[in-house]
Amino acid sequence: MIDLRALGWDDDRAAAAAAAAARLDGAVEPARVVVAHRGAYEVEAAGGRYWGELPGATYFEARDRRELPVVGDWVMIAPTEGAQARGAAADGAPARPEQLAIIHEVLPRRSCLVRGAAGEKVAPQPIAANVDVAFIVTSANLDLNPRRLERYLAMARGGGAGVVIAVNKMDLVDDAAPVLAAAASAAPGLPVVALSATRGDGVDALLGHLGPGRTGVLLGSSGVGKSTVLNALLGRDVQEVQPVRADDDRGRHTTTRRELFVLDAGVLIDTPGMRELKTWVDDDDEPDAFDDVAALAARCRFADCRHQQEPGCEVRAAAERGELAADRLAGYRKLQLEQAADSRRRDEAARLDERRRGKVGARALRARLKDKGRTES
Ligand SMILES: Nc1nc2c(ncn2[C@@H]2O[C@H](COP(=O)(O)OP(=O)(O)OP(=O)(O)O)[C@@H](O)[C@H]2O)c(=O)[nH]1
Ligand SMILES: [Mg+2]
Ligand SMILES: [Zn+2]
Repeated sequence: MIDLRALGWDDDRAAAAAAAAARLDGAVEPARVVVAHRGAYEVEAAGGRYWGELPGATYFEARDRRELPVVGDWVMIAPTEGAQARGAAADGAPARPEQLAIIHEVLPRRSCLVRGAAGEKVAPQPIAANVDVAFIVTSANLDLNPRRLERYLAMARGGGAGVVIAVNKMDLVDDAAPVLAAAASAAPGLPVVALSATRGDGVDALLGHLGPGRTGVLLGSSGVGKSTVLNALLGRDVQEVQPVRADDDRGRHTTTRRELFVLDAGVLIDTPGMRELKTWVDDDDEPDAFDDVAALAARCRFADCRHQQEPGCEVRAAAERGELAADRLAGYRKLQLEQAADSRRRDEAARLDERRRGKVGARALRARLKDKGRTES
């Protein structure tokens, strides 16, 4: 038997599960989503690992991907008749599931990291749920890209997770101070951990942000060493890692799926490096990555100040005094504009969708009336 507490189970979740079990009358048990494939899920329950499937057409009918299970979710499953979960293999590696369970419900999430789907479509794509802390991993030997960092930050904070900046590959730089300062300036007030995953330096500091029952997620570009960090924290080489490209130090997109691993103390989700990270907000809220700008904005004369031309704008004033770096303000503005544009496109898409459904509804109604006419004649 697996102790669900090692997977992050606690009394509040147990209460939510009991309520769900009462609603679903009976033979369901809790499990955590370890890998989400398209429409099929690997879930870990007390008895071991199952293939979890959604009933009927649930997967195809979902209008918003957030309605579907995502890695990190707690779900209520009903093992199919005669199904037995498989325990861990002798070497401790998690077993591939053989048995099937139906996923009946997703328990309420404490946090959910969401990005905008890649490509033209404006749609939310959940990345991971029930994450306590997001480790945004960057690489010390590449020019740190504060703009990219801000995007990851906005996603993690917007989704309700804490954030730690992990600057990996510190063994490749002679002078640590400027690298760490650059990271700190892109994430004011947040903890920055210096790491060398290959040497094991700083790994304890990362573990300090996890701990029993807590769930972390590794985020960051391909090749920064996320899977190497995971292996170091796990103390075993479970995740494949690959050298970065010699010409430009970029990664090779080695990890291709999001997967949850259980450590001695805590749980950690490894993710593939994202090629493009669009942020997602449900309304055109301010970007979530800019506490410094938010503090200034609170003192603008107008509560709805966009910090463009408005009089009495403290954000612009601070930038003019040199207290707010110009590139940081530019990064803030870019995200703000992007989110406002997304929000407009989303409204437009929702309007079209309404119209389309209206038409389909009218067509169905006409067909029914025609049928009626036939039967009556
Ligand atoms: N010098 C040095 N190399 C490292 C360190 N951490 C990771 N690497 C190397 O960086 C390369 C990429 O590491 P991965 O762990 O595969 O990177 P990743 O972030 O998981 O990449 P994706 O799965 O593609 O997103 C490998 O060759 C690692 O050995 C480190 O601390 N120092
Ligand atoms: Mg990887
Ligand atoms: Zn302002």
